[in-house]
Amino acid sequence: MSRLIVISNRVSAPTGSHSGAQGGLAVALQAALAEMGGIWFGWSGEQTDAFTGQVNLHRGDGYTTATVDLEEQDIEEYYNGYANRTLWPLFHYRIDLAEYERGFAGGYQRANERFAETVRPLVEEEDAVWIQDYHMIPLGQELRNRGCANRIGFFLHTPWPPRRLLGTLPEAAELVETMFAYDLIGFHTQEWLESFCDFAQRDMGAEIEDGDVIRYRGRSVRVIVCPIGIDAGEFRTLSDSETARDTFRQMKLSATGRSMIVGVDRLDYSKGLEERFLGYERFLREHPETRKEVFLLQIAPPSRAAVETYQRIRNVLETLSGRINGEHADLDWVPIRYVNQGYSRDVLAGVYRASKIGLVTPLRDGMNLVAKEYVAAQDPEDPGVLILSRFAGAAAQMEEAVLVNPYSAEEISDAILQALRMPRAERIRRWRAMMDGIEREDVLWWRKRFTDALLEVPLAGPKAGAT
Ligand code: ADQ
Repeated sequence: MSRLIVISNRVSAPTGSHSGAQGGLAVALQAALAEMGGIWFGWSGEQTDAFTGQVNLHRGDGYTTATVDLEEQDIEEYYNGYANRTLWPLFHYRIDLAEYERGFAGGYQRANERFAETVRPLVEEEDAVWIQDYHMIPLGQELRNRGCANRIGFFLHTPWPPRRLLGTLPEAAELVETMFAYDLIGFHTQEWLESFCDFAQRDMGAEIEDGDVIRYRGRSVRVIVCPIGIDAGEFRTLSDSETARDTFRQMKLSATGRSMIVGVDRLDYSKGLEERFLGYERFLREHPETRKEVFLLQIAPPSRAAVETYQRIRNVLETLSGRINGEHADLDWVPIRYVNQGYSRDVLAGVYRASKIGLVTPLRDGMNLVAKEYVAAQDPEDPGVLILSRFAGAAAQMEEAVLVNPYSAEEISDAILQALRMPRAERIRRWRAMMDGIEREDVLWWRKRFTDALLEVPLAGPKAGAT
């Protein structure tokens, strides 16, 4: 049986416990590794003076983690540079924020060569390799260049941008060409998959074969839609935990009879936080008679603080929440509670359950797991309402949410009123339909769908020996 080699920018150590602060993705990949055995490889998060390629190996229960330190220039050009200042904004349709610099592109390529060089000796003949996300797009090609004839799959956790936007990236065609080194590429939605095929076909002259196989210069790759889910069972257990119950009670007490609206996001411009605050402000202005019935709790821990656009969004939100509270607050009521820190998953489960409305309004999101977690944490007898951006990948699976255009303050305002007034029977009907989907297509379903498809690729296939 094949072992699994998971490769991602950062690595989670085996914990044997599901209650920690780790995300659903880590849990899913750990489960896959525990079942198939293997290695999880990536950057250690540490900086070294000069790159040595020395691997830090930790053998845990079921699988081994292998990490490597990067030097300062790699971290600047590869991680803070190309990954977070070039590809992240571009893939989230923000070409106004994308920085195109040859130094970043060169550093990205170099770091991926270094990853390939380091992990290659760890890969055995029968292993299946699964590379995660936009940090490592050319890694499959680099492994092929080093004689790796294994099955190699790639999963993209972000959106894939429309071809006209991707075309602004100077090395777009070269980058996409490297993706033909993979046997399988997975996307969260049909829309991202079609955008990928559209660029490959119309801008590069690739051809579609058999519906889901795309061919370019003698190499072909299978593309599939494989939406990630959450561990629904784990989330239900978390919601029943003592911490979640305590949090629920505390939140209800501090809400003093008001309905809580909750937003939980990394502090990132793609999450539409500024637009969300403006939509909420519009609601406060348009519905003075109802406004004191609610308050918004926005939890947003800072991320990627080394990148300037992230510092800017933080300032914008501080100003905006200050202005809204300044204009609307009263002796006994503050409209926005804005909290800049992360919480453990059991605390979050309690917060979600205590909230009448989950407000998830990214401008673009590959999937968005918070939307699914919010639904999974609800009381089946009296569930809250999910307001969801139609531009999140999750919207393709969660049509029973109240779907909004996150750029429209009016739609956000209307949706808040609709959610507040929604009869219990309708809330239960919508919740049940979403919950069925969350339970059916959970995170184990996701990783099995991907690894099964990868293992279907014949070992001595056309990629073997390709360079
Ligand atoms: P992210 O952009 O990080 O992930 P998301 O899918 O919402 O976004 O996942 C965030 C995870 O972090 C969730 O499990 C959530 O509970 C947790 N989290 C968020 N804010 C938190 C806070 N304040 N405290 C504690 N935990 C918090 C990327 C893509 C997404 C895609 C995922 C998985 O951008 O589109 O859904 O990968 O593929």
